[in-house]
Amino acid sequence: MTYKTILVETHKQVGLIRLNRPKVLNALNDTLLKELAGALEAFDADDAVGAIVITGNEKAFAAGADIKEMADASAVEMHKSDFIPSFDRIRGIKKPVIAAVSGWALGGGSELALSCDMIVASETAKFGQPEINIGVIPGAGGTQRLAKAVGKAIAMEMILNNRTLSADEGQTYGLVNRVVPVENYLNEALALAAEIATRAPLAIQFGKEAVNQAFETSLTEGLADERRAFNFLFATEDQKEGMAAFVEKRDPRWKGR
Ligand code: DAK
Repeated sequence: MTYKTILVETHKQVGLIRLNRPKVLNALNDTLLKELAGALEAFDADDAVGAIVITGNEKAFAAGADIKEMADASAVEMHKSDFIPSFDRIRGIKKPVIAAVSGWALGGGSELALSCDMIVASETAKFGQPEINIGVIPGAGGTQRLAKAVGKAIAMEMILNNRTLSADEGQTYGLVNRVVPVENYLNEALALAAEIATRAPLAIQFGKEAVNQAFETSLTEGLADERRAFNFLFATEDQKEGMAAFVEKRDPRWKGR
């Protein structure tokens, strides 16, 4: 498959997608988001891939939606655009997705990072929702996911007054998993993804789903869903193998069944 706006590679069990519109700091347009969603779905369907990394370049993860392309759009055109359906497809990916962020992650770029399961940031990463500067608000999940990730106080400042967070602040506030020097951020994200990719695939997918449920539902329903998923895993070969391997003091061999 050839793409116009992304580059796709595999590193053993890890799928890597690079956003590739460097002249506009990887500004997100419909084409890029559709290609990104398609590449993620292809990795999700590939049994040889256990985890996925999305990255940009050192200067920008993504500086938001392409302002030049949407400046003259009508409300109906925005409603009909593929922008949000692509975000919904990204949200539906079952395998773990890690954002490797360096430089700008602004607007839709920050929202894309927030849609991933974990964020590995370079020391130069900057997260922000500057939509207020152009007369709008975040529209791809920023008001909701950011408030849940960093809390109301910081989210309000970011959304109402364009406060940007450094990588270290992002880590302090729970947005970022790890902060690493710029020359290592991608390798660190790939290494984290590679480690996760060696683990029991079905348990990884149910674990991701269960944690995401915590942001969607009541505690009682979330606990019930977690218990059902836990019990279901006892129907898998991997649970039998994992527990047998523990008892026999050997490494497990996962089958994803
Ligand atoms: N869109 C288009 N082009 C962009 C861009 C963007 N978001 N960000 C940067 N560029 C372009 C610049 O125009 C410039 O192009 P040329 O002028 O050279 O042709 C090139 O990238 C380099 O940018 P700068 O020269 O500005 O670079 P600097 O280092 O000086 O500044 C910056 C970097 C990131 C601070 C600055 O570029 C900047 O402020 N960019 C805009 C950031 C921003 O406001 N992002 C939020 C966009 S709004 C939707 C839901 C949600 C959304 C859309 C739809 N639906 C429900 C349908 C999302 C909206 C957003 O994300």
